[in-house]
Amino acid sequence: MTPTPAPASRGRVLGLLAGGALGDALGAPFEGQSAVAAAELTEHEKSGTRLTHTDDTALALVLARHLADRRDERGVDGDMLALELAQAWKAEPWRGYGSGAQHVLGLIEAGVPWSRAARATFGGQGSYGNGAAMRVAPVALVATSLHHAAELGRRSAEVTHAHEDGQLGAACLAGAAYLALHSTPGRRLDVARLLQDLGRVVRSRSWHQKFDRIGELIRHEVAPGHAARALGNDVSALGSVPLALLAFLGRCDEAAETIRYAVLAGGDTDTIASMAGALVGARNGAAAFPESWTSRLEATEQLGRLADQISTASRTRSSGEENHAGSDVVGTQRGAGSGGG
Ligand code: F2R
Ligand code: MG
Ligand code: MG
Repeated sequence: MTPTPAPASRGRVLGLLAGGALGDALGAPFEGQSAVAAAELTEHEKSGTRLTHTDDTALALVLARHLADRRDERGVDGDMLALELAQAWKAEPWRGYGSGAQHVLGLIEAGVPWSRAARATFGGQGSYGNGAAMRVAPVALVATSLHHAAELGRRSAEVTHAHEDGQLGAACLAGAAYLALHSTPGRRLDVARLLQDLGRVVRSRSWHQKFDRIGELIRHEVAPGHAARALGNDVSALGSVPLALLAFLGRCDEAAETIRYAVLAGGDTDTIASMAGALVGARNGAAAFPESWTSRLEATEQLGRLADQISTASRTRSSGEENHAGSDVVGTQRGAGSGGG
């Protein structure tokens, strides 16, 4: 049985949360542009303006708070989460939500159960958008194994994204965030192994094809535009999560460069850079990002409070588990995957 991993440091918890917010805010002005010139991005970086986030971070904050408040259960309550997401949309509908997301969240806010609301879009098949993947990284902070992260990711997704690909995108990014958080910074990341591990929790031929392509593209060190053409850079989960993975895996120890690569690939820039930013932040910690970025983040205080809450709870839980393990009697199931949902 794989042991439960040691809790991540506060710096890495904050890195995951702040990396997502930075990617979102740095990519937001270019969302929908087919290509982004390096000079445009440099200008935005140097502008000195506040780094304002969009729906990506607004909803990731909701999920992070949901998990932090339910730390004893270590999981997702679908009914509560659906309502909390809908309330966040209702409070700030101007954050740049997708049309399907607005419809689903509006129905939930009006009292329709999420299981019906999530199927009320796109002819009943539900959304395959990347909206569940863009908010999912915080589940890695409470997950006890890769499988647990992917399952929490899927469960957090189904309340708004009924389509299989919308849910697989969230499972994939959640699994990648878990692996990034528990990787050793500075030590070479085994890309082929990580993609294989993801393939075990994302069981779909079309996703496996993308994982194979990511491996090849990294070997050839392709430019952002080339990667976007090969993997997609649109608002669908299957057309964006793989590019975020590539941006991270190709330069996993360079926090700023990961986000820049994702933005320069164009398309759904806020979301792809947000997903890549969460991964690289989880591996390297918040201090790896330029201070000139983090000091301008709109959500700095909220992110800091959440990082405190989550990392304190993880350390307390972990020391409680150690004490409990010392006095454990035969027959108790412990370890990976025992955290439930
Ligand atoms: N939507 C945007 N940005 C464009 C609008 C910005 C806004 N008007 C403004 O200027 O302020 N960004 C955000 O949406 C993406 C996440 O999307 P989510 O939450 O999954 O929403 P939705 O609407 O469900 O899906 C997005 C689009 O994907 C297409 N789509 C999804 N499922 C489909 C299906 N089954 N069949 C056909 N098309 C489907 C639709 O075009 C949806 O509108 C992120 O980029 C976030 O930043
Ligand atoms: Mg957005
Ligand atoms: Mg977007």
